[in-house]
Amino acid sequence: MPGASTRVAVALGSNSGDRLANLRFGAESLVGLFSEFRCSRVFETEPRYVYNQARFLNACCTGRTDISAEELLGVMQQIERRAGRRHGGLRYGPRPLDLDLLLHGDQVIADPHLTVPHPRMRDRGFVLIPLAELASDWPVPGLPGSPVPTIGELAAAVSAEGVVLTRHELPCG
Ligand code: PH2
Ligand code: MG
Ligand code: MG
Repeated sequence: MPGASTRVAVALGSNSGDRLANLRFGAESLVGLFSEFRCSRVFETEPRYVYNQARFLNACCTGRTDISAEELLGVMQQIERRAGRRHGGLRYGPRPLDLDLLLHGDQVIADPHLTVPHPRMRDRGFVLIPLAELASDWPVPGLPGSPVPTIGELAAAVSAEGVVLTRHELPCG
């Protein structure tokens, strides 16, 4: 999508099946939707929220697009299903591929099915640490207080415990 205007960030996660193949499938499926598409390095991370499950591989991608947040959410859910994801499982439980829309320009969206910026990203080392490789100066709108924090500032404040760099690479890394 050359000349596209809106900066978008997506988080990728997998902790079942061939985790790296699942992340690569996710990144390869997203690449055609964006210009200036970039991928972070891949991290292996301790599971959060539900602890008795396999470790995740996590990464982030950024790019520019003219696709709306709602439409992008629909496309991302289709990609998750094509990777074998069945929705309606345990909340925070095992999944072959999770694609979360983190940021869509400076939009703040609070719909029942779509919250942007992603409501839990500020607490997640497994999101902020990879994302800071690509977008450390991007502002994160919609948080209480001022000035508006950047990804880099949020990443510096979050715990890096259980977030370990791997040698794996994504196609766009
Ligand atoms: N995703 C979850 C729940 N817990 N933990 C890690 N480390 N990485 C994830 O991507 C993750 C999680 C639900 O989406
Ligand atoms: Mg998620
Ligand atoms: Mg999700």
